[in-house]
Formats: sequence, structure tokens, C-alpha cells
Amino acid sequence: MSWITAPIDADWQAVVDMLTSGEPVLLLAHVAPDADAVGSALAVGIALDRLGVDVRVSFGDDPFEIPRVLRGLPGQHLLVEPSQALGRHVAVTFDVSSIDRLGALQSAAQSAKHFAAIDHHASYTAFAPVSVVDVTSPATAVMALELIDRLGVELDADIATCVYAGLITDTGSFRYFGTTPATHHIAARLLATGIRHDIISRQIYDDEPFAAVKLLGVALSRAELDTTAVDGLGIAVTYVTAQDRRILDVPIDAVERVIDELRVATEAEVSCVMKEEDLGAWRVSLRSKGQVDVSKATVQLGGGGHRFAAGYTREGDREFLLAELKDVLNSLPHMAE
Ligand SMILES: [Mn+2]
Repeated sequence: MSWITAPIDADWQAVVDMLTSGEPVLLLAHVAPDADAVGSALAVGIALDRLGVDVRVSFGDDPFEIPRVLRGLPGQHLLVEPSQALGRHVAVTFDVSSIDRLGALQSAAQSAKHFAAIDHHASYTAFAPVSVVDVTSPATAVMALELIDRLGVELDADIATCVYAGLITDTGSFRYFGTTPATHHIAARLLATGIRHDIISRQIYDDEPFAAVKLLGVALSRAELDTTAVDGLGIAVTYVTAQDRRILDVPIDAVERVIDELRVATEAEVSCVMKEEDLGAWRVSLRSKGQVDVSKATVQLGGGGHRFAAGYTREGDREFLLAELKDVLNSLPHMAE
């Protein structure tokens, strides 16, 4: 199924009706959540809490740990670990493109009486009975704000902080292609509530333990450039092992910024960071400058994402996985930038 049309009013209304039906609500972000997923869920959670709805927010990571950069977001009191998220009759997912991205909470969501998904991924797989999907939306957080408006809850600084965190994450602070005049209008609306946008940005982008800065050095020092890959468009690749992280005592989310440094290399259309999880699987992140749609590659490899940013997780030998990835990337069609 493709999602080329904007969501219709009837689908939005179905979501509003299930959230305000009086049943306990569970709002879900994807595994290894980012600020768009958790920010969206928390923003709607705060709004529902204000309406008196019994609401909890969770994601299916096992072990369950809130990523460090998200701990400053308001609404943390709504967060529960997966074992405490069961038995709720209404489940709504945010920024979740496929059912496996719910991890440990997949069956909890599927067994809910009412189940809806709100998302902006072109790779969304229509796993929920009610799907509100807008691939033109630069962030799921923008859709969360629309839902809050439709719920009739007034925007305040707590809600705006969560939405803004998602918005800057998915637009790269308004630098990426998906940013439109409407995006800046939304940002203006959020800032008008008095949020400390400077503190939100610092917490998300510019606040890392010193060990994470050292890890950046380790990762970049072993980066390799292959100008023949991606059918001659070039790839820059590096990796971080679980052992690297053990030595520096940093969690896997400390590796996130490596790709933001790697992807600036002029010679490479695609950049790739391979991150080894504690149990040995590889979490692979890809970025493109726009001439290839990296989500077309990651979907083939069991993942998802967007044209400019995508990822997947796979087990196996790292060299083998890289060769497999290069094969898939070589076959992607080139696009106009
Ligand atoms: Mn998103």
C-alpha cells in the first residue's frame, strides 16, 4: 500500500473517539526510540492526562531504559516499562512504521480493543486497523500536534517542548528537505508558549558525556571511504563494537552522533554506521544526500526509515553484512537531488 494522500478527517476522528472513550489508553513509541517517537507520545499523553484520561506511554525495549537525551522531556511520570503497559484497551503508536518496531509490546498493542497508528514513514506497513499516515509531514510530532488540536487541548509549554523536540530531531533543526513554510509556522507557535528551545536543542544535540566524545574519535578514526560503492556515488562507513562501548562505558545511544559527523564527507553520497548491540546484532544507520533513497535498501534488509535517513538491525559477521548492504545499495535507482 502506498500513502500518497493526506489523512482523512474520518480517520483522525476515529483516533479522537478511541482516545476519549473512557477506556485506559496506551501510547507507544518505537523501540530504540528517538525524540520524534517519544516526544509525540508524551505530548499527546500530557494532553490526555489534562482531559482526565487514564493514559500511559511506553516502548518495547528490553531492557527498558529511557534514552538519556529524552529524560529532560516533560511527562516522564506517564512512562511505564512494557510489563506495566499490558491490558489497556486503547493503543496508539507514534512514528512506528512496522509492527516489529513495537518490540516487546507488539502483542499488547495487537490485543487492544482499539488500535491506531500515527506515522509519516513512506515505508509504513498498514499494521493497525486505523492508520493516520502523512508521508509529507516532516515529523510525527507535527501530526501529534494536529491530534492535540483536534482533542481541543490548549497548547502549553510542556506539550510544546515535547513537540519541538520531535520537530528538530526529524528536520535536523530545519535543515532537511522536508522542512516547509508550514514547519516554521508550527515552530513559531511552539516558541510562542515560552519554551526554552535553546535548552531543548542542547539536551538533544550538545550534551554528551566526555566518554561519548572519545568514542566519536574512535569511530571516525576507523572510517573508510569507498568511492566505487553505491554505483559510483560513494559510501563512507564506520563501526562501533560492543567492546568499544564497554571500554569507554557508554550506552549504544551515545553512538548516535557518529553518523552526523561522518555524513559530511563530500566524496560519499551515502554514509553508514554499524553499531554492535550488547548481544551481538548490528544496528545499521544510513544517511543519503538525496540521490538515492536509502529506505529502499533498508526495507529489503528488514528495516525502515526515510529517503534521507534509514536503518535496520541484523545479525551476522560485520564484513558480510557490509558486503550485503553494498550489493543492495548498488542496485538502487539514482534520483534527482
Ligand atoms: Mn519520525
